Amino acid sequence: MITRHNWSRSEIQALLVQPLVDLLWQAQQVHRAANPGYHVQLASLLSVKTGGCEEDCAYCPQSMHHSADLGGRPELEVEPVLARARAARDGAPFEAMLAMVRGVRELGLEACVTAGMLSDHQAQRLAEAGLTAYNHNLDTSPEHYDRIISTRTYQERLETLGRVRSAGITLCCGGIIGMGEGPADRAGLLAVLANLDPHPESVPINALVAVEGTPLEDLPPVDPLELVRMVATARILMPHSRVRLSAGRQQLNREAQILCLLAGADSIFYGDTLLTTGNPDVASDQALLAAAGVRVLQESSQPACQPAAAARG
Ligand code: DTB
Repeated sequence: MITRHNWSRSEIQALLVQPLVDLLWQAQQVHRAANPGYHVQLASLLSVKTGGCEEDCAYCPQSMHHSADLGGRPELEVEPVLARARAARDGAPFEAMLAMVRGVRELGLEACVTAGMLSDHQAQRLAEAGLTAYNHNLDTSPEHYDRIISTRTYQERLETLGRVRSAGITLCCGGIIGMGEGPADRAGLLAVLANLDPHPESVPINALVAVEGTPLEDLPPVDPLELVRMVATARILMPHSRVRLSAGRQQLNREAQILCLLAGADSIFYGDTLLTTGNPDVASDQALLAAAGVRVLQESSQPACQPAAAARG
């Protein structure tokens, strides 16, 4: 299977909008060749710093620019709080994050963090702490981006991705559909992702969860088949990347989720909550995977992703 990095946007848009049956067939052939066992990785998210974020991403309930800002802290166990306090005393919140990464890695799990922009030095320190992957999404097309975020440019996001890559950390980079974008924007996002060389090792595809108090609260839910199309096209473009069926699964019925798995999704977030919103419970996900007949990926070492830490295990 040839891995390309020279996809044109029109080529991608043609893939994306072709008859669904043809798109699925093509995606399945790529998926079956690249992942013959239909192994699905389970990743768990933990929000270790919730709310109060300076960025103004229109979809996000954690932005201090929106009334939805969830500034409150969940109740935590004593020891983790003390561990974080010690780390904060000894340095800064960034040091605390490094300590968490080290701790997750010591448990034999892979660790992924999402914490916004990074400097070269920060990327280097995260690499030294053993970070497996860094999640930093492009969210949407370069053209639609300005309607969603004003506090950071697309270019700044690309630069952070470059820093993460240079530090030797794998990339988790994807986007969100259902934010008022059109097919050309979806193709535009996928074109940027698919023309990164190497491709991001992990590509989360999210459907907007329209949270009250965010600027996007009134947007209608995305048609599940649009998510299936996005997953299938990502799979065709990036055969060897993990395509992660991310936010919005609670709004999908079992059959739509199985279509996403067929279309090439090979990772899901597992556990009752994502960062601030709900996720299908563990029992229903076990039933889902069993009904689909896919196997859970058993890795010797797995990742655990505002900053969010994800333990994949
Ligand atoms: C990603 O693309 N999706 C995950 C992960 N990266 C960190 C987060 C989804 C969050 C959904 C909204 C919430 O729960 O706050």
